[in-house]
Amino acid sequence: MGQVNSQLEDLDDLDRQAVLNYDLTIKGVCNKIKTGGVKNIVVIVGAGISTSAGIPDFRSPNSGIYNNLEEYNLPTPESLFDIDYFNENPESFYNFAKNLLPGNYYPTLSHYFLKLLAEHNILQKVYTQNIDMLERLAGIPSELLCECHGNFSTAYCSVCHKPCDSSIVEEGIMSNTVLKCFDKECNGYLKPGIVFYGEPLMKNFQLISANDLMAADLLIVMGTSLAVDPCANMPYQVDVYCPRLLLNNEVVGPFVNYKSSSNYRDVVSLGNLDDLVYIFAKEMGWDRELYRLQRNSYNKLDKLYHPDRLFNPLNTIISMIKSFSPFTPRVDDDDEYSVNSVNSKDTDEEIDDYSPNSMPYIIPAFF
Ligand code: CNA
Repeated sequence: MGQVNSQLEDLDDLDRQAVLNYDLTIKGVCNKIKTGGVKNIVVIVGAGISTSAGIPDFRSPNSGIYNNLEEYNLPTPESLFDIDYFNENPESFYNFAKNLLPGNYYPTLSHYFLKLLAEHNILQKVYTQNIDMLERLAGIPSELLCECHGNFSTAYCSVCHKPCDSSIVEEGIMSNTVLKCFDKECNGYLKPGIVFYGEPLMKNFQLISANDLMAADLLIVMGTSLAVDPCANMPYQVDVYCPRLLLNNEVVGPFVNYKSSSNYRDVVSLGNLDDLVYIFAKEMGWDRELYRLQRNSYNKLDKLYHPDRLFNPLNTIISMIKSFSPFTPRVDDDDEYSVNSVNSKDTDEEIDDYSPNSMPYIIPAFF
């Protein structure tokens, strides 16, 4: 970081202007992409990109796990992912993790935005702190994804670390049965390959992330409070010429100084993430493509996890009644950028007809 600071001091006004031409808006960032100035975007994401799917984050007021500790029976929110706490009280994690198993939640528009960056060959890597695996479900290629805190695809004992079949742990989580280590001599419990506080990160994390951050010509931070290392530290490691864009409900990390007169590269856009990625996609001319990505993926996920939804006549009737009902909630006409979720059954024409002022009301695909 010291090196970055000294580089910063060496920058003259022309250097600073070259970064975003002092247009510190999403439009300014998009102009840089459109003119070919961005080819390697590194994105850091956190629990905020999954809240619209229904998975609570840590710190959002009211809905965050911080405010609902009784439900999970926790002394602190971090206890949920604390290895010492898990070894004493594995039930809380098993209870929470049940919701995160594949099929319970679908990726959000924000996840498909990441996939869109990959499709346009400008994604260097997504660093996710999430363990819900929705990035995978959205189709982000594994070589462009770093699940910093692990995932459910592996499993091991929390004490002796002997690996075990992840499907056994999944079944245990699903049936609310806390599983003990198969070794009778060991006092550990079986857990998925999620990195808990107190456990080491994946091998080579520092090396891999340092390389990506050095190559980054745009850093996007989405849906994280940047309170947890190693991601909290990553925005400080990009080059001084690298613009940094925050899409979030609140200002976090190094972005706190974005109003300073010396700021030349930090862009802060506050609001609901799915709205913000829509604004970004629209600015790039990719908004229909983004919706189609989501619709096509929801179609596949429905077939995989909820085939019953595909041919549910009741849902179709309810959907028709809702679309003609004068009591159906509509997106506020004044809110130019409000977006609704795409339905897996939307046709290309329906998606083409979407416009900021004529968003259809859609029954969420999950229910
Ligand atoms: P956090 O500390 O709860 O921060 C979330 C951030 O996202 C906050 O700044 C919120 O204001 C913001 N936010 C939430 N919803 C939205 C929204 N719809 N639009 C815009 N902004 C929004 O969570 P972090 O990810 O920063 O913390 C890292 C922890 C949380 C990691 O260890 C995760 O494993 C852990 N976690 C993960 C999940 C998951 O996998 N989905 C859920 C809960 C916690």
